[in-house]
Amino acid sequence: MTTDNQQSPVYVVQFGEKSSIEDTEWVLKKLTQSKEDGGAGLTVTSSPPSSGKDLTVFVSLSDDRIQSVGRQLKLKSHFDVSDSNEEEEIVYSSSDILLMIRHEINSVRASHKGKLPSAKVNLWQGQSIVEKLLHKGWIEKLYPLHEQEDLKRLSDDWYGLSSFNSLIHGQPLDKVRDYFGEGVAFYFGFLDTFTWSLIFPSVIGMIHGYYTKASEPPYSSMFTTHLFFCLLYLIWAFGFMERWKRRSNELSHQWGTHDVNTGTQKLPRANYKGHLLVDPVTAQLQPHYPRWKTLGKLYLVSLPIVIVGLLVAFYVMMLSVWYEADLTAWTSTWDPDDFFWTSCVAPVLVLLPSISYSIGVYFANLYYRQWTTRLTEWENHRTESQFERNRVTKLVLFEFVNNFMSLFYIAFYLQDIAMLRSQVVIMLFVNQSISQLQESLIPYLSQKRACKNLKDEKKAVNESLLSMVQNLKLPILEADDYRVVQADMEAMLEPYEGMHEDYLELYIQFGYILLFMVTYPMAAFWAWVNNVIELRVDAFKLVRTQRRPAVSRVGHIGAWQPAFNMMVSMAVVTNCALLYVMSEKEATAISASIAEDAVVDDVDGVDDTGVMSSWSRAMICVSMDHVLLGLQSLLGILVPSVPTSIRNRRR
Ligand SMILES: [Ca+2]
Repeated sequence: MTTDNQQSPVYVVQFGEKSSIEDTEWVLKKLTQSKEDGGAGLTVTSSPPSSGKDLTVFVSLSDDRIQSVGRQLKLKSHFDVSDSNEEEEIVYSSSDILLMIRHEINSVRASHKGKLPSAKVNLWQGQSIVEKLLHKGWIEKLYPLHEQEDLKRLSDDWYGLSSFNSLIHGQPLDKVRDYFGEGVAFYFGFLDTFTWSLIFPSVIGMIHGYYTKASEPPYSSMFTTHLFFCLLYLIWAFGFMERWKRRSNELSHQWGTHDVNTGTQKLPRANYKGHLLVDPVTAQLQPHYPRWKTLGKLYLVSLPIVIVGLLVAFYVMMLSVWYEADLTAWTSTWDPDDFFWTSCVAPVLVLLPSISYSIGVYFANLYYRQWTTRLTEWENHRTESQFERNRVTKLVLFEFVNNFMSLFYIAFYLQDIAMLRSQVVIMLFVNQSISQLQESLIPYLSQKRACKNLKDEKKAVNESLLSMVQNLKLPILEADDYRVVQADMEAMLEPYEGMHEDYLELYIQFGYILLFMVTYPMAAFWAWVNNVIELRVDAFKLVRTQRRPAVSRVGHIGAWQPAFNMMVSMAVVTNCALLYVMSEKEATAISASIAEDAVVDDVDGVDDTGVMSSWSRAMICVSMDHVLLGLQSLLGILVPSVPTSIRNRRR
């Protein structure tokens, strides 16, 4: 039972200055009215109505409503409930209750086409009113309030000193899930699994690096050595994807979310617009929008825009490569006796285009991400998973061109392996260091500044807001109530932007490690170092520097799973092709050195160097590529995606 002293899950709704009092009153009435009267049946308390025209209210659910909404949304899997009596009260986690509150807030939809009382906002039939006002900026902020006691307990285990236990026991995923919801917990589960699985390629990479170093200048072929290590890396990548598939299913069963994306829970998104029709399955009023219109927008407008964006990105990438080539040519004409200019200035100058390109890519990404969200929103997809899939596809395409096309150009057009290696190193490090800075230091400083700006000045009472709140009979909290204080603080923090940035960061890193692994085996080790820090930085970011995220209930990492799988398939092709390119270069170098030796020693050029013919090397690379791709799909079929222990429990 929750008493008033105990912190309980609550949503903060802050009406901005644009919202007129009559509209605010109308929305609040809708939220508090009982279900029978067409409202959401929520409990609303108000903070003292003071500062200017802003009004902050706290929305929660009564214990009875928690039980009924929980049953309606089927928030507990049948294993949890099957042993207990149907009538018995189920204890829900904080994230479950927040999900229910948000669901009920969003369930306030316009019953017909119309306007708000002030007649300034048009509503579609079936549109979520709160979402619309949020979009218009009339509701300035909508977020769940942090519960400091729970948060303290969680953060100690998560990134505090005792979090080093998690080096052995793994991340406290269940606690993360109970507080932040499955969306966040799945990300940390994935990052955790990925980080620890990187140890294998790191060790192999060090051994590989040692062998590669040992054989310069090339007198014998390294082809078979590279081939062997390449096989190990790719088989590791397959293993990692299979391992994650199983872990993901374990987690979704544990949290009862394995059927979220299928069957009964396929509810329309809050921002989904359409005419209200009675759903034949649930017999409830739900918005409908013709699918062909969405597809038309997707293929006739979004796709051309994305393609133009990709072409521009590709052109800018080529510019950076051309400038680099020009600079290299120019600096090579400098007087070689001038030590300072040729050894100190020239190497830095040559790197300038790629460094500025990396930084440029980083900022271009920031804008592109906001833009994809808007475009996908406009396409009006019905379910959250359709929306996510389309958004992630746009993001991944763009990131791919931005981050990897230049490397493809260097690897397969210029065929300059040394340049490829240095480019991978620069891009990997620039990416990781900028994002670490951006994720930890900058939010931390802005949070410090926000807390400083928080002065407890007495604000004048806004009489008209006060009378409106009293009119609605909403309880008004004291100014020193923990909810009021906490909301004042959190209003200063950055809003939570979703897990996509974090997945994208991992995705790009995954590409740098995997696509050109055979040329830069140490990438895995540096990624491991980065990710051990990343686990804590991301946790810190969520706990301290951002508003609490809205709970998203998911059964897997969504569109990212196929995206990562695609990257692995791509890596098979690039690594096999690179093997061949490298071996060709090497064969040329070896035959040159043999020819030199032959001139000096005047000995017959007996081919004891183990250099295979170009034809057989090509055949080996091509067949390895085919066998590995076959193996990847075979593993996908053969390895059971649900671990046996869970299958037994389900029976
Ligand atoms: Ca991150």
